[in-house]
This record gives sequence, structure tokens and C-alpha cells, in this order.
Amino acid sequence: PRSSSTFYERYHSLENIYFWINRTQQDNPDTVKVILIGSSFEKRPLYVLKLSVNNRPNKKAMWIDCGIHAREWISPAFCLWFVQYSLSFYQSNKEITNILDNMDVYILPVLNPDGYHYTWTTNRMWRKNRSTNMSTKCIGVDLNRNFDANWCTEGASDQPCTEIYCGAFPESEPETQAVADFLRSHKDIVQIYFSIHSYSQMLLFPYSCTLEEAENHSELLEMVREAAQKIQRHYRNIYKYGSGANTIYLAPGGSDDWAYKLGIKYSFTFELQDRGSYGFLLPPSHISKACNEALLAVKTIALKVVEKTQ
Ligand code: PAY
Ligand code: ZN
Repeated sequence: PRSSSTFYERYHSLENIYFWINRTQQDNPDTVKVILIGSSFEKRPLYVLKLSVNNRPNKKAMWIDCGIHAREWISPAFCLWFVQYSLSFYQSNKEITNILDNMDVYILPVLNPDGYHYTWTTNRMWRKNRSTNMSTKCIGVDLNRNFDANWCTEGASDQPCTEIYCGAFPESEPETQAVADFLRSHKDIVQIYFSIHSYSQMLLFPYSCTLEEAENHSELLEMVREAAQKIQRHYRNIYKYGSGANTIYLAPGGSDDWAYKLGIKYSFTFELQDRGSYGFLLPPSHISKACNEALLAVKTIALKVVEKTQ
């Protein structure tokens, strides 16, 4: 039978995601801008979509990145889903309207394009980027161990052949550097940072790089608790929540901890569906529910921040 799934209920090759970025911008010239923030090791462009519905002065912003780990295909699918939802339901859904009226959204759909491409052509289970180094024949750095937050301590590895290789030094990778540079130059406006991963069904916040509590731990805990509760009510699905180190494991050099230390006090890593049945190989038929769950969590947290800072 012919499939009745929409574009957003399928996974897309990197090439098609680039086409989609271009078309989304052309179809929404007043709302969507495409910003080139850098390029990958293999020289692929890193494009950020800026969603902005008005030119209010002193507007704040939220950042969402997807696809830092190549094999987590539901993550880029979520970034596309979020953009489509925002463009479709601005003015009709009151939550997304309130969020977009008060903040711009920067979306990086594929942070690790070389790795993502490699999972489509060669090895579906690839995690890292595709950088090479003269000192080893092993390829790739774990970009979520390459940020400058307790870099390469317990939970990361200095061995290039491992899946959690931290790289030669913090921000050694062009993908890490592009994101870090962009956030450093926008840190006064970016209030919320989201990084989207899979799998495990968890809503995490700093720290992942140490067992210590973040300064606003209880505030962050309350936000993810409310988000997880809404997901359970609406979608009958369980998400664990808490600080990264206490909920999943020690993971130093991650983007959320780095963004937090930069001063973005609302910083989160979401692990989307599932809890391991399919793992990274989540079937396309699950995309819609997985994305709607994550969307509800993003909206819940963003609205809280809008309320707090108004
Ligand atoms: O902030 O604690 C954090 C993120 C930890 C993630 C990591 O970078 O290792 C967790 C893993 C991920 O999404 O990459 C979880 C998955 C299931 C994995 O590959 O182990
Ligand atoms: Zn991941």
C-alpha cells in the first residue's frame, strides 16, 4: 500500500535536509533566515535557521541543536518537526504564539553533517564526527565530549579509537567551534539551550560533567518535572528527569554544560524515544509521537522562561 506519512514522518538524507532548509527559507522569507555558522571537517555547511516573527527590541532567544550524534536520526527529525510546527501553528496555538512573540529561535538541524551522511551511506551506527588525525588511524571525535566543560575527565576518553573520544583539545573540532563561537557571540540574548539526542527518554540538565549541583538546580528540576508530567498525561509515556550525571552517567565536555557555564542558565539535553527496544533504529512510524512528546517539553520549558523573565 502507498505510504500516507508526511515529509515530517520520515527520515531524510543530508542532501534532502539541505534542500528542505533552502525551501523553508524561500517559502517563509519574512520569518525564516538561514545563517551559515561554519563548516564541518569534510567542509559541509553548518546552517542555522533563525525563526523570528517580529522585530521587538531586546528580544531574547532560544537555541535548539539536533544531530550532534550521527546515528540518532530522530534528533534531526525533531528539528524539522519543530520548525514546521512553529510555522504552521504560530497565531493558532497559543503557547507557540506566546513563545515566538517573546523570543527568536535558532535551530541547527544537523550539527554533525559528516557523521550523519556516513550513517546513510556506510555505517548506520556511527556516532562521532569524521575527523582524521595524523597520530592515529581511527576516525572521529565525540562532539559531545569536545566542549570545554571539565574536558576529558571521567566519562570521556583520550583514546581516538573509542566512541567517547574527547579530541586533541577542547573545541578541536570545527563543528564544536562553530557552535561555541555562535553562542559566545549571542550569549546576551540566548536564554535557553536545548540539545536533542536519543535514546533513553530523559530530560536532563547540568551538570553531566560533575556530580555537583548547578546553582539553580531546583529551578531546573521543577521545569523538567513539569515537562515529564505533561508528557505522561498527554502521551502516556514515561520520561526520567534530573541532572545528567545523576540520571544517565558522567559525560564531561558536553554542550549543555558548556552553554550553562557560558551563562545560559536554562540548559537542557533531551533523550528522545525510545527506551531501548529499537534504540537508535526508531521506526519512522514512531517519529510523530516522539517529536510531539519532545515538542511538549520544549514548549513547557520555554513558556516557563517567558513567564519568569517578563
Ligand atoms: O548530557 O549527559 C548528557 C548527555 C549524555 C549522552 C552522551 O553524550 O553520552 C547520552 C547518550 C547519547 O545520547 O549520546 C545516550 C545514548 C543512548 C548512547 O549512545 O549511549
Ligand atoms: Zn547522543
